[in-house]
Amino acid sequence: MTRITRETNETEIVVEFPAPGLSQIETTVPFLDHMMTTLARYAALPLVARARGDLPHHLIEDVAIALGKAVAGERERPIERFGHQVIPMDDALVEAALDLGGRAYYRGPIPSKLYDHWMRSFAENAGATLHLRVIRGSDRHHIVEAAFKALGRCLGQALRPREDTMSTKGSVRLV
Ligand SMILES: [Mn+2]
Repeated sequence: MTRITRETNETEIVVEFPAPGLSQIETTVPFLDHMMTTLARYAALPLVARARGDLPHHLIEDVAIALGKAVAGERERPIERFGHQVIPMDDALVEAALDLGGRAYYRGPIPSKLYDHWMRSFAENAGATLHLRVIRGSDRHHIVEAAFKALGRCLGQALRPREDTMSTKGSVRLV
């Protein structure tokens, strides 16, 4: 499984899907830990995400970049490629549609500048098309958390191995 390490003047990040293995999420940003734990649990994938750095907004973006690259690395074998999920969380209702076919595109937004940017950075680095649609909701925490749950479920579906390649071209474009 792909292991991504990323070191800059601002942050040091390690992300991998250890299969089999245990999740280990320690990013020093409590809400980011909460969202990464949510994503891994709803994807049913063990996830390691360790990060240290200077500012929360650098850590949030750089974890998204590293996770995106780790997901891109998982596309080297045939996978189901697509995921779709609608998740309710109290007042919030969020729909996610994901394609890991190599076309980087993000359409949101979700009502948090930082975590909307997380979604864009993830999609760009994963070579993923990701549409998030907030159908309704008033609590921003619930909307953002429902979006991570929905993305997690989509990732679990899209990364499932299959025998043949899900493309009429016979291959998916790598980023
Ligand atoms: Mn929560």
